[in-house]
Parts: sequence; C-alpha cells; structure tokens
Amino acid sequence: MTEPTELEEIISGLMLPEKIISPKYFYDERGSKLFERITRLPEYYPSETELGIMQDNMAEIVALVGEHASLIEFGSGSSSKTRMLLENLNQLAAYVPVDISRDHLLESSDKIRLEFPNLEVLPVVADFTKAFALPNPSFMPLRNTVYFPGSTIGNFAHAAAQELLNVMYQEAGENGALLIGIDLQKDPAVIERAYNDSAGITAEFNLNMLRHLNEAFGFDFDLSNYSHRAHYDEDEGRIEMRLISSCEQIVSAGDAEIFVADGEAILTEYSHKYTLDGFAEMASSAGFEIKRVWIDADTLFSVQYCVRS
Ligand code: AVJ
Repeated sequence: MTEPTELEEIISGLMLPEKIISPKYFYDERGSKLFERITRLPEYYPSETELGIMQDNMAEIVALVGEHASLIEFGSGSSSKTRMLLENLNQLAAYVPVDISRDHLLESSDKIRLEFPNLEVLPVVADFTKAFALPNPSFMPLRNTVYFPGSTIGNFAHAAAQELLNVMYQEAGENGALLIGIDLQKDPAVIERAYNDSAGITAEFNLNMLRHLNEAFGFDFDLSNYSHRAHYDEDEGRIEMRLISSCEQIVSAGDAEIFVADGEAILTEYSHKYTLDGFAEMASSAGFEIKRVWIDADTLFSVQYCVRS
C-alpha cells in the first residue's frame, strides 16, 4: 500500500463529518511571520512568560544540563529562547535542530552558525513524531538534552502527546534529559484572550492556512467566506481553533469537490493546557522523572526539566 499524498490527506480531513486541517499547514512563510507577531502580542502570554522563566532561572538550567551535552531541539530552533539557551550553556557538544521542513531548517541553522561560530550545528531533516537517527558530533556528548519549548506539545491530543514523549525518551538515550515548556490551565478568560487578540493577528494567522492551501495545493478557498473562532473547552483543557463558513459553498482542488454548509466549522488547531499533575503523569508514563519545575509568579506557564528514570 502506498502512503497517501499530502493533498489526499488534506482532502480526507475535509471529508470527515467534522472537517479538520492539520495545524502544520499554518506555517508557510507568511504564517511563520504571523506567528512571530502573535508571540509579541500583549494578550499572548506564553512566549514572554516562558522567556522570562528561562531568564530568571538560567544559572540553574545551565547547571542541570551540564557541560558537553548535545542539545536536540524538536523544531527548527528559530526562537529567542533557543538563542538565549545557546548563549548560556557551557561547552555544548552540539546543537541538533530537528524539523520536517528542510528549507526552513537549513536556513535557520545557517543563521545559528553565523551567530555561534564555535558551535557544532547538526540539523536533522525528520518528522520528530517518529524515532529518527541522531548525528555524531565530533566531540562525544556526555548526555543528550531534548529541548521542546513553546508548549508546542499542546498541539497533540493525549495519545499523540504521550507517543511524542516516548520518542523524546528514546532520543534522549541513556543518561539523557528533557527540557520542555508546558502551558498551564488557568482562568479561561485569560486563555481565550490569548487566542482572540484585539489586533486580529490570530484571526489572520488562522485564515492564512486557507491561503496556504490555495497556493501550495491548488484549492480555491474564498477567504472572505470564513471567520476565526477560538474557544477554550474547560473539560478538555484545550483551546479549539476553527474557521467558520459564513455561507453554503463548494471548495475544490483538482477533481475533488467538498461541500461546506453555512455555519459549518473546520477545526484547525487544538492547544492543550496542562495541570502540573497531568503533565507529570504523562512524563512518568514515558519513563521520565521530573527533576525541576519552574513557574512564573502568576502561575501561567511552566518550564520543566526531566531525566530518564
Ligand atoms: C505554537 C502551538 C504553541 O498553541 O499557542 C498561537 C500556536 N495558535 N496562537 C499555541 C498558536 C494560535 C501555538 N503553538
């Protein structure tokens, strides 16, 4: 059996009784720029809060990671948190960013090389939801530290998040560790504001997904017929982002035609928020022991250091 193409996958998602498009399609060039703008919005607390936590606890983080570690980032590593870590960690054996999007990964790796000329940067093009082979740095690392900032794990439903932690455990290897950003459950109003910003950037980011599908896969979505909706489901502990159709319409790509009803929703993203216990349980099922949890004064966000137990 051959694997479905990306286009086939997108079309099957749109044929489901509850239409869905994967959040990975947010991030074309325009989408990545819009996300960067989101991270600077006053309402979008996660980015600034996580950066602050890292800043306030950097000495301890550096001591825990230790010398001659290999830092394996799940994602392409263009964030300011990554740069701050690289500036502070002592004698890293290597920095290994892992991302599926080759061009983006190699571009950001080149930037990191320019900024850190003494650092061995070894990008890996891979889908990090499945186990992948690690490169061999010139200096044998004393340990692998997997780095996964931004609470990006929140995009994954429970089973997939658990599986991702299992992969991280495997990649960390003997003696390895995990440094991860985890957004916390809190007043729903605070969370909903972060995904319904007053400048409308999150709405633009959400709608841009349709533009991306038009450009990359030949869909004919009319963006003016959809609007942004983000709702926090307190029982599930997650933000659910959708695009709502404002009329009855048909969208097509090649031979495929998809009927969209007036008021129908397309689910574009889950962003799970955790309790400390909830994340601890998942981490421990994967085989990690949580050594340290840093939290900001308003208990919005956490950065956690876990070791293989
Ligand atoms: C990049 C997945 C962590 O879930 O908060 C921001 C993406 N979506 N605003 C998040 C996002 C809407 C973000 N992550």
